[in-house]
Amino acid sequence: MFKLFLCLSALVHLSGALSPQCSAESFNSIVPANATVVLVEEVTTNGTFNVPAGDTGFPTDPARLPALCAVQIEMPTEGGTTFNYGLFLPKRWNGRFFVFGNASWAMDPEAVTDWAWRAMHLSVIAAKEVVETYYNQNIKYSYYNGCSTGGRQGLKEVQMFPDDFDGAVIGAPAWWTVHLQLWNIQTTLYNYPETSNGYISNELFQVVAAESLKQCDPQDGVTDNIISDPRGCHLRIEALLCDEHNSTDCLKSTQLDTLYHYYNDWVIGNQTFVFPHFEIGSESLWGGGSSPDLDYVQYFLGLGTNFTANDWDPSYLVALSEAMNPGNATADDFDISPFHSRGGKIIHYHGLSDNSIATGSSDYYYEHVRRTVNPKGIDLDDFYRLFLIPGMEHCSGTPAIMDAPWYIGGTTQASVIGDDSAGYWIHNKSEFHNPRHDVLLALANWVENGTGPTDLIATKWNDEDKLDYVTRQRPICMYPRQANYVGTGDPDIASNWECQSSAY
Ligand SMILES: [Ca+2]
Repeated sequence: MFKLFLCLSALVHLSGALSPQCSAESFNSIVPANATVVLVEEVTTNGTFNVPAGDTGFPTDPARLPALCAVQIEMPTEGGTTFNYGLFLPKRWNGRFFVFGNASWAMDPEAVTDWAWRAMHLSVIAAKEVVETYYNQNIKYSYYNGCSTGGRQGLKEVQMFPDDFDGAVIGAPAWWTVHLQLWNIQTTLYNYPETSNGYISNELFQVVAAESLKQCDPQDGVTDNIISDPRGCHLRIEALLCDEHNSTDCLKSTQLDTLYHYYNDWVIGNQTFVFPHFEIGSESLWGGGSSPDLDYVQYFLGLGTNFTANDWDPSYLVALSEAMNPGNATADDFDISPFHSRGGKIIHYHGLSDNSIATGSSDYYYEHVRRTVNPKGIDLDDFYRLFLIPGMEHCSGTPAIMDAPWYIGGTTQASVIGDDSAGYWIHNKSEFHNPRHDVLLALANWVENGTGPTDLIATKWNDEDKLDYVTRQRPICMYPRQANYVGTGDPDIASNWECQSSAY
């Protein structure tokens, strides 16, 4: 059985429709005959929902909830698999339908299809019916919010089922599955095994990170420990070369060759581009020495467990991966004009210090959508905006040597931030719970009021665990514009920066 615990909740308002009973009987009368009501649980105001054991898609118990009814429903697919989805139905509902994407994994072909797109779409269709019947009221707006695999699921929805959502927040999407999965292995192999001549230890990567910061931080115009324009930096890695004066915190020529791979696109055969490179400024999270995870090749591409790293043949594997496209998971349809036609909006973001999915894959997708829809007379800014966040890692966080502002209310970001000393959490704070500081509220503002964001304010606290005090805020500009310091005032205050056209 494939299991997807999809969280569908409605943002809470003070006024709204009062809900009916939270009981198995009421849901049994709502769901189709082939569905099973797995769980019904009432959560009181400020309560916690205890996630069922083994639910990998929901790693922590959601707390501080409004009064709501939690329900989990299981349904069959036409492929003979089953999927689960969960709903949070607030007592007072404002008519918004909100879907949170998550990460799961699957092995057999039908389950791969569920993982790729089917379980999400079927969940959305089924859940919308349940919600509208439960409240006896139509959904006013539907939103999607996901990062990483969740971002890929969101793009897949936009591409295949443009009517499912009015708006989608897409974070650091793992959209290019057929290339990304192999690139993950390739980047591991760059620095494997530990006994190889070019091996770079985790400790040495910190030396690399310090050197790139030293060179590239000032090149963006402001020396602030943040590499704001990694693409505009000329980084000379030979500065790291060991010599007669330095033989410890330095790299040998063979190690520089390894480093070169990280900083450059993965190309195969006759200069065929496969996947973009890691960005300057993500080095402190690079690592190596561990054996590559070959699950994708062994199971998804069907080459079996006899396939080892010694059998690595990129040209063959890339062609095979493209031909198979397991589960049709790759979200590579650049013609999203149907989503534009129905009035849909997308806010897409990606950290420029992402060490997991190369940031360039996001602007590759975005620019290919531009190439596809511009000739149709569609202005991308009208419905699809991209925001690259200097110094942000994968979906959240920042390297300690940068301390860049990264919080924009993206998926899972609040979950890595603690409470303040008075016991308040981030969503209690009105200064962050607004469209300038919260990307989901920015999307809702765009869809419902027609005001699309030209920038978002990112925040860094001194200690996110304690939510103690803000140390820095920066505008994150709509791509390809960049934030430039106005030249006077505290550079840690957002209003002292302006979004301007970049050189590229
Ligand atoms: Ca800088």
